[in-house]
Amino acid sequence: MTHTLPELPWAMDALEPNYLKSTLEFHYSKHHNAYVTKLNEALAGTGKENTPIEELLSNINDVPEAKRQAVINNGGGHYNHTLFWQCMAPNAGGEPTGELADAINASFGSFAEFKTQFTTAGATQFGSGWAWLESDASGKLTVTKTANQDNCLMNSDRKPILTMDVWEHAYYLEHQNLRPQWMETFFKLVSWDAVAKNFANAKAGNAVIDISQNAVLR
Ligand code: MN3
Repeated sequence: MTHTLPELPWAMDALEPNYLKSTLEFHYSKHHNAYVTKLNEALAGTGKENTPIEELLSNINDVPEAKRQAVINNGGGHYNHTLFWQCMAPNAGGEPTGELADAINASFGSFAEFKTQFTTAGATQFGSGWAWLESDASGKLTVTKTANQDNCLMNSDRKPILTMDVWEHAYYLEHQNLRPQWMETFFKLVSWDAVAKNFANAKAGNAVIDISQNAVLR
């Protein structure tokens, strides 16, 4: 099957007032949908049409060079947004517990220090991009930032377990140019249960998200 726009894991207005339905209508229905459409166009004729998205991005150099940048941009756009939706939930926020909390403390010293590093990554990403929490196979966590639709699958052995969109389209209707205000709001939306599942998958070597197999996010 070719790639399809996954259903959101909650109703379009379920994240209000922290994330507006009007923003999602553009962000999900227009932006994300366009990445899926353009990804399928880029993959047509490459023999990679049915490769699961995480496998596709993890082996990006296997994509023919003429199509590679389009797959990076649009495959990254599809993957990153899918992970982003999955990382948010109604009545979420707070702090992680259990193994994920232990790993954050071991890697950063404290949750507060992790949050500082994560929001600094988002604030210092010049122009469009993403802030990330990533895990290697041993459970060691790292904060990074990427430009455009790049992610760590394309250039490392780590897997992303939490991401925050800092493209202006992600927050401009609510927060205009106030990216720090958006990042503070984002922490009210983070589903640490979802991030903990992503962390378990990353450590086990499983795909963090496998949207080609199941179009409906958990
Ligand atoms: Mn976006």
